[in-house]
Amino acid sequence: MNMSATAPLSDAMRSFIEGLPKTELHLHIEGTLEPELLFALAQRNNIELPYDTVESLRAAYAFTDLQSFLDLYYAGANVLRTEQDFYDMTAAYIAQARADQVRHAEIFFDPQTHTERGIPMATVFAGIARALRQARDEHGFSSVMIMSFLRHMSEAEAFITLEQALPLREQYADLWSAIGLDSSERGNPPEKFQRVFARCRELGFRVVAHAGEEGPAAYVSDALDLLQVERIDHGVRSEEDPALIERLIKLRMPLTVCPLSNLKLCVVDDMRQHNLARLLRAGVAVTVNSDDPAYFGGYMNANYLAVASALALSREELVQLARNGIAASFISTAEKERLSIELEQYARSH
Ligand code: ES4
Ligand code: ZN
Repeated sequence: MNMSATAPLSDAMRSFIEGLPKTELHLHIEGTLEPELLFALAQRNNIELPYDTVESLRAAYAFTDLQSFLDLYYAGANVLRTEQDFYDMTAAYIAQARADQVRHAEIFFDPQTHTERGIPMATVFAGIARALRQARDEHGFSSVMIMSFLRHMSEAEAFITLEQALPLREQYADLWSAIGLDSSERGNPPEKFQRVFARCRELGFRVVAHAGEEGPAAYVSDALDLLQVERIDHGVRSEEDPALIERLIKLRMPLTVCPLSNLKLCVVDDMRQHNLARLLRAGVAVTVNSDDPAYFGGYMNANYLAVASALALSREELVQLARNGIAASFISTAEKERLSIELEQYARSH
């Protein structure tokens, strides 16, 4: 019996989605490490893996919750040792993003995952930035680097990380303009990072935080009130507090929603139950993003296709999702205007 209530996408709708110009605002660069590259880097760096084959590693990507994913994600990151490793990973992501018509990406990276293992902060920045600058110069692909603190670590450790990165600020001023907060959400509320986020804002960084993925709606309110973030990463559990939803609508506060991530981490049981369409139709500034595409089964187009099919989104709704992404991005007004013109032109002519 066919358990799917939704019709498959028409060829026309599929090609409309595939060609739609996009922005990606929620992407962990360590989450783009595909098993094939992970094995290649392990070999290059003489690292033994607890898996014999690419297939057996991929088969282990059966997650029950956020933590079960994070355990493998941090283990996978252990193969990243040299500047070239960070470059290769980032270049591979950019190739995927460009194939999905992503024009601009805002990329999380977790320096603590690497500095804890003795990899210098400068190595992490240099490898990621070299690939991003090359993509900008060769293809006009624009990007922002979002340095993220791991919330399972202490605020004192976040302060140390900030201190280690600040000497690099000038050298990477063209890319690094924002700070984020990620990793295990439950039990690590926004208030734990109130002081370090205040410092980051004082220094002139834009700030965002993961909230309301596995954690309660109160973490979303607290990220707004205590961390004064400009975007909420995920935020899908905001719906549990109707007053918060009203607030998000009034503020035009962007939520960077990651549909395939939510499915893989069992935040939703079935894509047809995802609240993205409901939030969009209520006027919340939701966007579509891929989070950790190597682990969750797809890049940007796969995420757009999955929600378009499961939630029966219209063309106009898909264009609105793309518009929301441009509006929520950390680019200049002039760059937003240029991307908007391209998007509206595409929407009119397809
Ligand atoms: C993450 Cl899906 C997700 N949630 C929280 N932290 C993360 N780090 C990488 N992916
Ligand atoms: Zn994330």
